[in-house]
Amino acid sequence: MLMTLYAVGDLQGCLDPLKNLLEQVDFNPSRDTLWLTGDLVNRGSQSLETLRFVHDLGSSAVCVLGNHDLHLLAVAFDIERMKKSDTLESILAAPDREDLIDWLRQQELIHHDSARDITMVHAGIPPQWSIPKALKRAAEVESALRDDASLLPYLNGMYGNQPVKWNKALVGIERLRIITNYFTRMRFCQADGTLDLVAKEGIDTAPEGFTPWFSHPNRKSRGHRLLFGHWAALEGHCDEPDVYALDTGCVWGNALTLMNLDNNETLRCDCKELGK
Ligand SMILES: [Mn+2]
Repeated sequence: MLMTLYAVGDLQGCLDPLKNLLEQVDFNPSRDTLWLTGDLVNRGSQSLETLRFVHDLGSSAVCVLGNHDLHLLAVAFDIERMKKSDTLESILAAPDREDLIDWLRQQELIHHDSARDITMVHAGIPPQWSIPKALKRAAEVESALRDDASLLPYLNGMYGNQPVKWNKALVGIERLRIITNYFTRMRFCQADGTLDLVAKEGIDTAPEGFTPWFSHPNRKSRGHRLLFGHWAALEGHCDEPDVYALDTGCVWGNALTLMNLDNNETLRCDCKELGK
């Protein structure tokens, strides 16, 4: 039995399209592995079912955290109030809520497979960080999430658009906030990693002096395969060699994309057809 490695874009509480794609490829959790680009929950109607499904895949699933997953943690720990557009109530009221939330706290901000040389993040890796540097920085936030003493101060301070740029002299929550914003919210930045967190549409909407994080010629992660989600307006288009945009806007009625990482083939499930 040969194991196949797949990756899927942002689910945002859309479980039916995922099940549809996994059936099409005959996904077998005791043989195959599924990577997920994060934002498992929110906006869609099946947030609880989606979170449970991925949790129950156990070691067959590898997930990185997205901004919506972090938002769920902040709401679950009473740091942030739910917004009108949030669809997280079912999770908060679930009998297995504690298990699911604990599991979410253990997930990574970046996942790197050194044997295959593939790295996955939710939003991106800033141009000035190599992959080893990115892994080190992500680990700072990952340990803040896992440690009971640092969790609440972290969730309380993670929101905000400042500082706009990494500086190794940053300490405390400002340091964790810029790391979080790079991995979970970034779209456009400058060559030195200065962020713009306002523009959210396609590449043609770049503010002056900014380009998509992946297109900077000096990007230190260049030459390595990267997977990311988060940026639905790209509609899966990324011209950068070895960089794959997997969020194709499932929750917005577009499509969910599943990629076979052994042969780079992609499969799309039209979410309109499923009534999503
Ligand atoms: Mn996102």
